Amino acid sequence: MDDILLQIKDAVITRKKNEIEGLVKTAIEGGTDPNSIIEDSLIAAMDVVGQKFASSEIFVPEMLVSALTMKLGLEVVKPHLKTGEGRSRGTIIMGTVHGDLHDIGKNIVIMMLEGAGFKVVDMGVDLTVEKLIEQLEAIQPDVLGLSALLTTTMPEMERTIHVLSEKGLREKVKIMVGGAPVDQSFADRIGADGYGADATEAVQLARQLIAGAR
Ligand code: B1M
Repeated sequence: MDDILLQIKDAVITRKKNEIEGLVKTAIEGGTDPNSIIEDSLIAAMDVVGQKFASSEIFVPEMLVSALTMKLGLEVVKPHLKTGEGRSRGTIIMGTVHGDLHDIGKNIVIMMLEGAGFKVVDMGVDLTVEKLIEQLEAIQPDVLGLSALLTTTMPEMERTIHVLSEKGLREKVKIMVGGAPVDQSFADRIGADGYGADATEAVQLARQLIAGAR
């Protein structure tokens, strides 16, 4: 792997938040593929951070600073992902479910969806179904995207789909789900329309869901 990609990965793991923007700029200016910076450095670094947390080598405050460092890096990459497609391919509401504060994966998915020409309304983290219903009625999106990173918040996805069915809103929107603990069988079981393992799959899935609905 390129030295600069390793340096970016290391900066996230070791929480060098004052150095990350400069390193990512250097990589971009040197012609490194922005997708590679995300996949091979930034996401790869968070996997290492997760392992260190699981083995009690680091704790929540350190994990938080790594997350902040990663976000600073992502902001530098973001403008370089845009494809500048004119016409919107459809509207998507995205959020991390109630009780869950992890937003890095969701934000990467949003960046990729916007880059692919979708209009995305970001509902943030800790998204209650009540707040969601207000926005679904107001915006009437083609797709609702739900993210969860905790095994304890996965059931909130099922509850959200259940409440939308009760309110007569389920058939009006396609629902895709994702996040590290989620998989296809969980998505099938809770009645989602699709599951994306990563941002690239999420973009493909959104295209398929919207094409199928029109
Ligand atoms: Co937390 N955390 N965390 N954390 N955290 C995990 C998830 C954990 C696996 C760490 C570990 O133990 N190894 C563990 C969960 C264990 C479990 O559920 N069984 C955990 C825990 C326990 C916790 C706390 C409970 C810790 C505590 O307080 N004791 C706490 C919970 C807070 C809460 O949410 N209520 C907590 C807090 C935090 C921080 C706030 C410190 C921070 C989050 C900061 C932030 O997001 N703003 C944090 C972090 C950074 C992590 C790890 C290290 C990294 C997560 C991440 O950003 N990954 C994580 C360990 C790990 O994942 N390796 C961990 C990178 C990101 C790009 O990947 O989000 O999977 P991901 O997104 C991917 C795909 O999943 C997919 O595309 C993305 C791009 O490829 N995807 C979708 C995501 N959403 C999608 C939606 C789609 C489609 C695809 O369609 C809609």
